[in-house]
Amino acid sequence: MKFVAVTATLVVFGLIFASGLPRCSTLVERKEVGEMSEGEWDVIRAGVTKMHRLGWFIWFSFIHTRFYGKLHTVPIFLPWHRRFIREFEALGQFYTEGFFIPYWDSALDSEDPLANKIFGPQYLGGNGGPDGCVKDGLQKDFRSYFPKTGCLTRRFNGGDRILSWISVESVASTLASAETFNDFRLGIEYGIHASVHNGIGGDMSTANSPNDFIFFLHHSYIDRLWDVWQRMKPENMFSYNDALGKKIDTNQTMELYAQPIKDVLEVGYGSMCYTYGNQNSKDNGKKTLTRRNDSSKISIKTMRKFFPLLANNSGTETPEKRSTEPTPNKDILPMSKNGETGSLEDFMFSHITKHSYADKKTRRNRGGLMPIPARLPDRFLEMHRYNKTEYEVFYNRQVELINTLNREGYKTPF
Ligand SMILES: [Cu+2]
Repeated sequence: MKFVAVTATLVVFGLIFASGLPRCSTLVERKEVGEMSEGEWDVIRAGVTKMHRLGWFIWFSFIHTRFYGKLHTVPIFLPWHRRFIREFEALGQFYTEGFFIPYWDSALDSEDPLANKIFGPQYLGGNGGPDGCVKDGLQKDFRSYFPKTGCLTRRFNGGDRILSWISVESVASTLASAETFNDFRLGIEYGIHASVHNGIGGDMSTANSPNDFIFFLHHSYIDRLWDVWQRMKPENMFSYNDALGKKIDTNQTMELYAQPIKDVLEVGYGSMCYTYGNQNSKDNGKKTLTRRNDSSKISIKTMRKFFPLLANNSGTETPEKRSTEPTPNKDILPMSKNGETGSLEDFMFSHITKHSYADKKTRRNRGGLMPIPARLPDRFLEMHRYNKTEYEVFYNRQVELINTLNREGYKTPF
């Protein structure tokens, strides 16, 4: 009797949530770099060092370069990189027990990216020297063998610093305005994704970027943002379309991998056996959230323009009818009643970042205006075959967002 009930439950869940793939029996949790213990860092260091010694970085750099042109500025960008970094992680787990790919929430330090501890000598190290070679951190003695033998390089875009890049607000705007999968993909790929590749420079700004382990931390964050978007509405999970809004058949296999796209769409199923803890977003950050005293407002016009999914319900429903409690597997967005900054903050703290305002205030100057993110140089756009007109439209919108927030007196909690 019990067996029948359990089987029936599994079948129902299978149909609803997994499109036929088995749910993973064990999940490895990918943690944010700021939340990891030193013990966990030791495991990551051991795994990465071993994989480097065995030559795996050559393989990952080669594959990424070999298929580069087919994997970027197109929808497959997200599923392919999900599959790619999962392979790296599975290898790491094979060699080192407890290994996982941390994610690096780079938007948190958008004003001064170098303020993040991962650039310290204890972690991933900083800029390359005059010869471009990285001289400290986990990878200081790493040799690269693809595309040529040499050292691992970084060349920060601001000389000895990294210029301001895409902010949490900008990421929030993409999440809270992307109606389709491809809108989301474009905003993330041209935004925080490209910002970080370009800002770090050296290997990271080329097709052989997987030579730098920071590539995997960065793509883990990009992947987490996709997972967040996928869980925002039930229809997002398996949504996959092109630039014209046309549905793409997810039975197609991905470059290199004899695996259909649909097999990697839902984290936690099939071979995507990891989690970002997004499933219980109720707990994410909220418990440590410290509210500002000066709860500044954003105009309804700005909410509707840049965060439409947070604003589009205002005035149409009674507040009692609206549930703001996230439920398992079906997160409902916190809706704004009157365009208050509070709802945007709730959204950012419950969906995008797990860090609280209180953690950051000691090292942030919150009095100033938000900086405009650095524009990608033409050189970068050309090398990566980005559509210049498309990028221009995207970038101008980010500039307009920041200018509007500054003009309305908005103060970032990050
Ligand atoms: Cu890539």
